[in-house]
Amino acid sequence: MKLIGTYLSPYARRVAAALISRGLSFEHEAVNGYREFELASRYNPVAKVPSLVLDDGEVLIDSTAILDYLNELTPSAPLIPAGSRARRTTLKLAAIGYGVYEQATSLSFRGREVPETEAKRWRAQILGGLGALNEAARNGGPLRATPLDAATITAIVAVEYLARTNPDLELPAIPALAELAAEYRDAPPFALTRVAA
Ligand SMILES: N[C@@H](CCC(=O)N[C@@H](CS)C(=O)NCC(=O)O)C(=O)O
Repeated sequence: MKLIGTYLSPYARRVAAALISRGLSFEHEAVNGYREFELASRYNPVAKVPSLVLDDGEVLIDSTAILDYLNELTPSAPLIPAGSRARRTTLKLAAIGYGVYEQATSLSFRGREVPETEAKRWRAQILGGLGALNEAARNGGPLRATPLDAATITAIVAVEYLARTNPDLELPAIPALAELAAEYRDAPPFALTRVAA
């Protein structure tokens, strides 16, 4: 398999972290979706990363769809649990982490250009997402499940992405989420995908 997408992209990074967490070997091509349109569009007609090229040449796009595929490959350690309730919870929390990526990107790229009301809304969305993830990261909460699932991977990547892209954003106390991220900081899925500042 070959993963297309720089780990500056939280979407690509969460896929790489999932691959590593499940011991799935892959090649990596660090294409930047914003700066390398031609390269990115070779794999995805809308020129976004990540894409995942399978060994038979099929190309998967979109991090959520790719995680769903990886989940099929690892039934004994699912990235998305099979039980209906647990599955819904994981997908919901992963969507919240994904929402943090989106609004952190908007705030960091366009926060100074847009009216303050818009930037304020993005900040509130980020804080809302972090608050929900923090609740879920408390002891015994769904983000504490092992092995790491798609939601926990997405959340840890969100914490680091936010800190890198919006270092001046004032955050509320999120002790459980911060502790979760600190606990996994040096674990291979995150240490091997961290981009030097
Ligand atoms: N829904 C996509 C979003 C991917 C995405 O937005 N990737 C960004 C990089 S962080 C990108 O390549 N953007 C290029 C562009 O929008 O022109 C996913 O989950 O993979």
